[in-house]
Amino acid sequence: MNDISATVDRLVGGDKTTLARALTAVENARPHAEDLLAALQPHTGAAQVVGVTGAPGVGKSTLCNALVREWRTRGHRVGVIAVDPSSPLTGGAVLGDRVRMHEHDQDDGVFVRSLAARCNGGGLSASTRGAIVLLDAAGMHRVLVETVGTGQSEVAIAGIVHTTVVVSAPGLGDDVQAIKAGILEIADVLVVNKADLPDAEQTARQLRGMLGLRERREWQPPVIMTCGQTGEGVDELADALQRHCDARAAAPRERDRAEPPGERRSGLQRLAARDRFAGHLGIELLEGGYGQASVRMRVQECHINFNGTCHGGALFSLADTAFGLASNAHGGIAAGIDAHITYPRAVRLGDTITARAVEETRSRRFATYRVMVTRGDGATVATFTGTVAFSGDGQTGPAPKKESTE
Ligand SMILES: Nc1nc2c(ncn2[C@@H]2O[C@H](COP(=O)(O)OP(=O)(O)OP(=O)(O)O)[C@@H](O)[C@H]2O)c(=O)[nH]1
Ligand SMILES: [Mg+2]
Repeated sequence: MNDISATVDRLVGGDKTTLARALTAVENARPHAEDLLAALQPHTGAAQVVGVTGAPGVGKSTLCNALVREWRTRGHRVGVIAVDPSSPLTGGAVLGDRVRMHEHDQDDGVFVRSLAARCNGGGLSASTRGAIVLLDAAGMHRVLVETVGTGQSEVAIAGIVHTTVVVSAPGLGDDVQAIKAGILEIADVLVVNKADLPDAEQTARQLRGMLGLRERREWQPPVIMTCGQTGEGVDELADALQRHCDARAAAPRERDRAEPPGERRSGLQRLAARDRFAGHLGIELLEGGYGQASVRMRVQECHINFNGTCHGGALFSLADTAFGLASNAHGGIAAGIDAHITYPRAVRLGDTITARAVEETRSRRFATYRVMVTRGDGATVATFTGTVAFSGDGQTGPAPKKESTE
């Protein structure tokens, strides 16, 4: 892993040993992993990233397995990440997932990996994001992220993936009532799995009824009935995922046409000028546009900590300013709900540092950003990842509205 460009070449060439090592480096948040992820960025963007969430035992892993099989018949290469968002709570539920995926062990077009939480939710989001970048760069056409629905985690996952599938099953006690309104909000596709069991039709009807109560949006989530065990309905699910992928690809272009870049920049200048805290730290806007922003700061005495290097809080503020401006460049109101930073190198007095925020993923309600903080010599001194939630529909100029995820 010392030679980043050789690693990039091997990984982009599809070498699975390199991919596995890189995933371990990302999972353990090793400093060189961030450099590798940054170097891989130009090789990403082709994969459709699908999150599958839902209560424990609804059949997510069985369904993912069947979906992988369906995608393989369509000629897609598939990467699977099984996320354990809260090992202390679930007792490591993903171990079973690995076993269920053995069917694809001999298939060169499938790569399966479990990610365990080593720290807080932010850290897990960061490692999941990193894993997605690696699988995307390694040439996977589809990346499937399975996570157990535990409240906060599925909201975080929805911010990372392109398409969120919420799985439920009939006969789970409160069945549909178990799906809280907030989870319905993040769903792009709803699945009633275990369609072979009694009451599956009724569960699907209830879900359609609940969806009917939501305000109408461009994309109306379909409710699909599947049987993970037999694979029934899974082709319909794959079709729905493809439709969502196509709809999503068309949407940003519409928005890009809505506002010329020059106007977006002046809008950002106004926002930056209103940020008194950033002004106090000497942070200035360099450039910005739709979903991106760059800011700069020269390290002065007031930024130095007791070790004689730049205070981590000052670096965080610089990255956070770029994150805030990039996420609000869309014109709606974007509120940060999660952020995570790594500091691979120290920064010293007199250094000029730049933070560049770029939007990585975007759904109706959430977007995720990656911010690279670099020194004048180009060295990465911090990497920041963050998620925002949008008021309104995340489009330009909506009326701010209060939202609850419960
Ligand atoms: N009848 C029926 N059972 C199913 C179906 N799909 C999965 N199951 C069963 O449901 C149980 C749970 O399946 P999993 O795929 O492990 O569910 P999961 O949602 O991944 O579970 P966790 O990862 O622990 O949250 C297993 O015993 C499966 O065999 C289905 O379509 N019909
Ligand atoms: Mg599972």
